[in-house]
Order: sequence, then C-alpha cells, then structure tokens
Amino acid sequence: MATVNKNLSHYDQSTIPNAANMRFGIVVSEWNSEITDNLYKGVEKALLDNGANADNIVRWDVPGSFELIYGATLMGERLDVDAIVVLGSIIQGETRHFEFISQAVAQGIKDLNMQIDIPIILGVLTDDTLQQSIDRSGGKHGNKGIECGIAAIKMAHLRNQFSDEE
Ligand code: DLZ
Repeated sequence: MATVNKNLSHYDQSTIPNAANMRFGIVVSEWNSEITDNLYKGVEKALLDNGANADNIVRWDVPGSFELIYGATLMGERLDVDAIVVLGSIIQGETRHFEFISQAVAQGIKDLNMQIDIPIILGVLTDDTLQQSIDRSGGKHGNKGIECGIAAIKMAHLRNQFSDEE
C-alpha cells in the first residue's frame, strides 16, 4: 500500500507488546536534520507510549544516511540493545547520489540484519521533494518514526521470545 493511503502514525495499541523491559538504540542521520529529528521524536513517542523506559533508549548521531550502516554495526557490537532503528532522509537532488545512497543504505541494513542477532529497523525516507519528507515525518501522512518504533517493539519481542529459552 502506498503511504499516501496509509497514515504512518496509526496502529492498534492493543496488539503491541509491552516494551517495559526492552532496550533500544536509535541511529540518526544529521543530513536533513529538520526531518530526522522529527522521525526521532516519532520513534521515541512510540516506545514511551508502549511502556519503554526513557533510560533504555540510546541515541547516536551520524553525519549522513550512508553512515547509518557503520553506526548500526558499531551499536550492535557495543551496546546491549534488543532492537536498533536507523533514521535518515534522502531527498532527490540533481545528481545520482540519491540512487547510490538509497540503495547502499537499504542493502547495508539488509546485510546487517542477516549478520547480527539484533533486528535493525529501516527508517529512511527517500522522497522526491522536501514537502514529501515533511508529510511523512509528522505531517499529513503521519510519522514514519512511529511506524519504526512499533516495528522495533514487535521485533524485539520476537527476538526475546527465543532468547528466553536459552
Ligand atoms: C552527499 C549526500 C547527499 C547529496 N544527499 C544526502 C541526502 O539527501 N540525505 C542524506 O542522509 N545524506 C546525503 N548525503 C550524505 C551521505 O549520506 C554521506 O554522509 C556522505 O556521502 C559522506 O559519506
């Protein structure tokens, strides 16, 4: 479903596991920070609204979306977290950077999900215009950060169901 037909902030809270005992890491790109800061607020709100403790949410900033891959890798190695969310905003410019960075980040985060035992949630907006990014970071289409926060709780819950058995 296209995001124009779906509000990114809407979810059924009765279906979300309680996040009280979960730890989260969030890696945030500084490029287009007016967008990524709002994405961060969305993730944080989703986590706190579902029981997470503010002390169990760690934020790291990196220069651009390309650096989200290294940031998430290092975070997975150094921090004891149940899920990681990476947040970026890549906006179409006049060069082919858009395609290179978007594809590299998606591939890099996909690869990382297969390499480490911590779910990594991809919260990178790839838009043609700044207005589209505004619309999806707390504007008329909701906040992709909330969608990612909920995905992080669900994936942490899934992971913890199996780690409890060890
Ligand atoms: C270089 C660049 C460009 C042109 N556009 C964006 C963008 O729209 N969003 C983003 O997050 N980062 C951009 N960057 C920076 C790269 O992600 C990266 O930080 C640099 O290429 C240095 O590795």
